[in-house]
Amino acid sequence: ESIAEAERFLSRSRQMPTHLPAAVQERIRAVFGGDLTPLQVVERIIDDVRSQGDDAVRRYTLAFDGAHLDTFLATPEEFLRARRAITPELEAALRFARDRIVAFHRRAIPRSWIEFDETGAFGQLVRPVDRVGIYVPGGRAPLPSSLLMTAIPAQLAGVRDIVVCTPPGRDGTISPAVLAAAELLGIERVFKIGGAQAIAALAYGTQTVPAVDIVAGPGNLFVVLAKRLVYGDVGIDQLPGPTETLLIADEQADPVLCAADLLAQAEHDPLACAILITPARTLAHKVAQELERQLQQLDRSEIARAALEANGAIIIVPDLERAFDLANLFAPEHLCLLVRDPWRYLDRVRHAGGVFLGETSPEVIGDYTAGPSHVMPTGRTARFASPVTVQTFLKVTSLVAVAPKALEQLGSPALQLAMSEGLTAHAAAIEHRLERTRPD
Ligand code: HSO
Ligand code: ZN
Repeated sequence: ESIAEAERFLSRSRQMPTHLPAAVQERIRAVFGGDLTPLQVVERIIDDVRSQGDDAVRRYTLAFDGAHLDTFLATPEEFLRARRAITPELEAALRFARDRIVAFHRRAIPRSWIEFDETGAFGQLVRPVDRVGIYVPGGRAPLPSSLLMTAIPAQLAGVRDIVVCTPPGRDGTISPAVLAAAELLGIERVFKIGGAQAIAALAYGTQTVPAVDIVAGPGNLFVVLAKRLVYGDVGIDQLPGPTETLLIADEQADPVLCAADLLAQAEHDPLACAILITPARTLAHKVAQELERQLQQLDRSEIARAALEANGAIIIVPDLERAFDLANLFAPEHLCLLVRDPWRYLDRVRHAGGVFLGETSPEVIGDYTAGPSHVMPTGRTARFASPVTVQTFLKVTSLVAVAPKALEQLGSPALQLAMSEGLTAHAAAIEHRLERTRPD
C-alpha cells in the first residue's frame, strides 16, 4: 500500500530462507535423529563427506534421494540410452541453444595483456582454473539448460576438465536431457549425486569424484548453503538461490503477458519471487485476475500459487521513476520492462542480473536461447554480483618485469616505503640491487 511498506518488503533479506517444508523437516529428523537447522544439516554432511568420502555420499543419496547406488558415475550405456530417449526436436533445440550461448560468450573473453614502457613490462596473465564442477538441479524439474548456461562459459574460458553432479531419482536414474546436454558439450563425467553431498564431494574430492577448483551452478537451499561453506577451500560462481522476476509495466502493457511472465518464474520453486510494479491501477487489477485464470491451467499451479502467496506482490506506484527506485532497491535477478520505449529507461537500471526490454523479450527466452547465461545473481546479490560469464572461470596473474635501468627510479621510493613500514629485509632486497647497478 505505502511506498515505505513496499521498500521494507523489497529490501528484506531473501538469501537465507529458514523454514523448511514439513516433509523435508521430517526427513532430517529421521536421518539425524533430531531437529537440525539447514545450516547444521549441511555442516554435518560436509564433515561426513570429507572424512568418509563415497561411503557418506552413498548414505546421503539413499537418505535424501531414496536411491541405492553403488557407483555414481553415469555409464556409457546410460549416455547411449539418453541419446536415444530424446527427440530429434529436443536435440536440435539443445544444439541451437548451445550455438547461441557460445556466440554470445565468445564476445566477452577477457584477454591477457602486457604493456611495455621505459620502466619495464607490466601486465595481467588471464588463466582458467584447472577443473570445474557443475551442479545441475534435478528433482521435480531437471534443467539441462542450466548445464549449457554454466558449462559453455567455462569451456570458452579454457577450462580443461568439467565434471557434473546432478541428483538421481528414487530409481537411481538421471534426466536423459541432462545427459544428452553433457554429451553435446563433450562432458564425459556426470555423477548421480545431489544436494550438499554433491557440493562437498566436488569441493574435497572422494574416491570417485575429483576435487575441483570452482563449484558452479544453481541449487536449492542445501546446495546454496553448502557452496557458502566450501567457499574459500574452492571458488564458487555465486550463490544462485530461488529465482525471481520483477516486472515494471505501464498502462499499455498486456495483462495476459504480465501474468504469464510472473507465473513462468513462480512455477520454478515455492520460494520463487514474482513481483509487478506499475503506476497503472487498472493494469494491476487485470493482472491479478489473469494470474488467477492462468494458474488454473498450469501443471505446476501448486508450486506457482505457493510462490505467489509467499513472495509475490503487485505494487502500485505514483510514477515509473518510483518503480525504478524500488527495482534498484530489490536488485532482482530478472528485471523485465513492459513499458513503452523501454530503451529510454536503461540508464535508470542500476542493479539487476539481467534486463529484458519490451514485450517481445520475455525472460523465458533468456532462460533458453537468448545467449547470456541464465545463472544470475539472486537475493539482492545483484548489488555486487554478476551473471555467470567466461570471467567466472578465469583468474588473473599479475606480471612484473622491471627494466634494469628503471631499478633506481622504482627502487628508491620503494625503499622509503619499506623503511616507513619498518621492514628492513624489504629495504635490503632493494639496496643489494641498487648497489649493483651503481657505477663504483
Ligand atoms: N529462470 C531460471 C532458469 C531456468 N528456467 C532454467 C528454465 N530453466 C533461473 O534464472
Ligand atoms: Zn526459468
